[in-house]
Amino acid sequence: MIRTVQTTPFDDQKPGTSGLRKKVPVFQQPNYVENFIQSVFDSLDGYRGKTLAIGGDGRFLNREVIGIAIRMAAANGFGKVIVGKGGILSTPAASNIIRKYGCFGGIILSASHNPGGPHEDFGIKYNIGNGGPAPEKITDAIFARSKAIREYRIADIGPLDLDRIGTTRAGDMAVEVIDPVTDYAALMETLFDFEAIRAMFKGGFRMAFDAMHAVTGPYAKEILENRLGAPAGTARNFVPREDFGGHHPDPNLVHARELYDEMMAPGAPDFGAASDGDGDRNLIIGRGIFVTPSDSLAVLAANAHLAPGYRAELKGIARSMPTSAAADRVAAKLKIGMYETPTGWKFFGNLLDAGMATICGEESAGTGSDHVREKDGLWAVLLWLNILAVRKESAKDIVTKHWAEFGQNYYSRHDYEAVETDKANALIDELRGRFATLPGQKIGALTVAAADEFAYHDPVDGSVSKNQGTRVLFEGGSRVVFRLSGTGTSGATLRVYIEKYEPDPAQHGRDPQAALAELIAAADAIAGIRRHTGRDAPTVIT
Ligand code: VG1
Ligand code: CO
Repeated sequence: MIRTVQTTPFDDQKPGTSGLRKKVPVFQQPNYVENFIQSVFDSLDGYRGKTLAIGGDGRFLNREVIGIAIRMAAANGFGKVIVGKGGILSTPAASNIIRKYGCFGGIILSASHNPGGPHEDFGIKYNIGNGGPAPEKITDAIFARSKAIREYRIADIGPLDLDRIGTTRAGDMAVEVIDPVTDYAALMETLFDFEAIRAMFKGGFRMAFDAMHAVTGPYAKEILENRLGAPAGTARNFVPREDFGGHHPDPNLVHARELYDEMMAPGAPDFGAASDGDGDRNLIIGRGIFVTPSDSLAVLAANAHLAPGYRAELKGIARSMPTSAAADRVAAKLKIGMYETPTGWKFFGNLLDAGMATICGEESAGTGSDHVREKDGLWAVLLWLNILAVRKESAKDIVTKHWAEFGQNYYSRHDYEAVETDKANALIDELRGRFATLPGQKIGALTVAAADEFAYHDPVDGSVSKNQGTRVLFEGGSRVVFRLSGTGTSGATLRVYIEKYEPDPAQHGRDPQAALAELIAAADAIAGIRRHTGRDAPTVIT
């Protein structure tokens, strides 16, 4: 039986960088989830009888919301839903399912790297038929709808068994529960030289993969240990937990510190990696070297041809604006297109669909390719393994040689988390007010060349996205970027991105904080970070 339920709108259901993210108690308000899902459906056309993919990263509230999404999909006329067993699908696996089975779209439940649990974060994201995050046109429509919604539809159906593979019915709709790993693992086998990687493990290659108690665990276990023959124990913290074991499933130098320390210590494994809550990010640490995500993107692009799925010339490379320009140098060498987009994977979709880019990346540890329409943590790890297996050199040697050839883009991101929203806005507003007067100003030995706000003109559909980050460019090519996060759930997070290009190999491989010290001081002098936020130091440095 289908019920139409009267409701009143919420005013805070605006999707951010990657869907709607809020604290769990916000989502637990009566009708909050239902309103948002109905607003999604109301913003779409032509899904009647079609298939919807549904899955999530397994965090607290995952199962309940999946139950609601299935019942609402049935009531709204979808013909079928495909759900990962236990409600589990990593973000890239969900993207693959949407593409492989020709789904109309998908609902992905995740707050990614944000912590999980009854008092932590939850999120809902809608992906379109190409497998990628809904573009701004749709997320704007969803937000508009959420402010006007008066009713939603839900089907009263009995309990759903999400733990048994197979197809059942929910009213007129089919519910197919699938293994979350199988299709994804099969896709990876088409892209990478599994035999070469297997041989490398057989030869004694040692790896540590930290799944951070999040969704990538079952994928890593199956692919690294079962299919590639890595020794048991290679995948760690591989059982997804509702609260990620009380940790932040954020693969960075703060939250994956143990792995970092191990990789820097004597007797370290050959290669270390980690992934985030929903499996779309990657952390790469070679023995004795942390590879910045921006460098990783450049190295992967320069060496992708060593993997079977990327033998053909890359169509182009795309990176988010705050990501370092290391990949630009690779694109220039390969004589292929280079695209600079705003932060967030949704901006890569058009370039990938149009065949203008093959590999994309973000400084926040997201890398991916045209195999799906999301960033993909394990994909990046497997491409690294493929490259290591073919080149038979260490990650450190590969990166050092890359710098010697292309130069090194020193890079760091400083995050100031949970700053009062008013103070963060004041900082950005003040900066905007100074665009006209900054050029020509000297700060220490640096001279400002330009200051502006990044706007993106999508070359495929002509859409324009404004206010995508404040940039201060210095003579000589160094820069500092200031942006407010669109994924946080308490106060504002100020992100400061610092980059300096160093062509001289004698100056490579230094501590980035030392190499960037002058720029870090300039960032504070220009934006008044301490003055506005009252903070002496960033919360997280990556
Ligand atoms: C952050 C990252 C961005 C990434 C986004 C979603 O956004 O900076 O690069 O695409 O998270 O990733 P923001 O607005 O907080 O800077 V995930 O893995 O959280 O879905
Ligand atoms: Co993520």
